Amino acid sequence: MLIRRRKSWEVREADATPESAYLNRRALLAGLGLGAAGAGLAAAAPARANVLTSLFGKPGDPLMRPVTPTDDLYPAPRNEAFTLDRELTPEKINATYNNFYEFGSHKEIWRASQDLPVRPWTVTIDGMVEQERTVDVDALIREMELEERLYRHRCVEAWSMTIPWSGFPLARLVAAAKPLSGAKYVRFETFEDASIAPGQKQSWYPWPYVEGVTMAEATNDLAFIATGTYGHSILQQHGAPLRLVLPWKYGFKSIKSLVRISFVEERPVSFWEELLPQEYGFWANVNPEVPHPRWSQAEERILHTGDKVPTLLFNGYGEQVAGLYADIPDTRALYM
Ligand SMILES: Nc1nc2c(c(=O)[nH]1)N[C@H]1C(S)=C(S)[C@@H](COP(=O)(O)O)O[C@H]1N2
Ligand SMILES: [Mo]
Repeated sequence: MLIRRRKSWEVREADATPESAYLNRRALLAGLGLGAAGAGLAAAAPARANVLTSLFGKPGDPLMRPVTPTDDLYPAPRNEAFTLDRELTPEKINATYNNFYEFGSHKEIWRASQDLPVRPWTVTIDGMVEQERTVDVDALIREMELEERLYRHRCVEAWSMTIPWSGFPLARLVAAAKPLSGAKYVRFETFEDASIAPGQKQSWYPWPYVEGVTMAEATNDLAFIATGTYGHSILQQHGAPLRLVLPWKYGFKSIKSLVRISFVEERPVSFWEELLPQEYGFWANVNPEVPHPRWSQAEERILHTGDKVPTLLFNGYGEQVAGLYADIPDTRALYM
């Protein structure tokens, strides 16, 4: 089961964002739906110093995370439709073995990622929508009702984890964005700031990290925006404060630390597709029958046990997503 109780050393109540700052922001945003551009930004500013200097845990602790104005929403109630037959990956293992190339091209990026200032944070929703806007992340999180889901995660590198995410269905954000009928794809973009993320100084990578899905994929019930992990707000190494989770696709599609969500007509070219198109396709659906050009995808290594188990088509989520691809009956075509 999840460990949900705060330890006494984690934070003093007085260190949290003052309630008054928070309530002011709510008052400003009330009635504005997702919040109008500018209002969220301006109202969030006073909380900055407070949020950034208040931490759960201490430097050197991989589970350290900033106090945020929406910490009261965790743990979110679990949605029992998304539970699993596999044991959860222990949090410390998940939190110390990550892919986040912005902070380095190795797995030990957790310490470097803790430099990412995750508040204040805004997300721009633009492109083919009724009205483009930039929203304060906590206003958005509070607007969307949070729930917890247990999902499998299968990296294209043939290891897997099992993670309790908190967040909300991407479909809910899509509905709130009011896309126009011409929108065919959703494009996602990660922050770009080489002064914070040393990996972004490596100019051979096509920064910023970009991902994309079709509108049908974006509105499938499995597509999820994570704001939390293990019953609390999401850690920086997992892509705080907002991160996409697409459990039927290889992990690289689950883009971290989103700053922009765009509704577009043209199929977006993702970060990995741009870099190595012969290895990382747009669809990237998990499929044990389609080997990566340099290794087999038939099996996966469960990260915390080391056990090798067979990989399942659509990572075991065929019942929920196979219908999305009914017009492409050869599932092998759904990798590229
Ligand atoms: N912005 C960004 N998002 C990213 C990545 C990245 O390097 N940058 N790596 C991807 C890959 S390859 C995987 S497997 C998962 C890893 O997520 P985790 O570290 O939270 O387990 O994040 C994905 N999202
Ligand atoms: Mo990955």
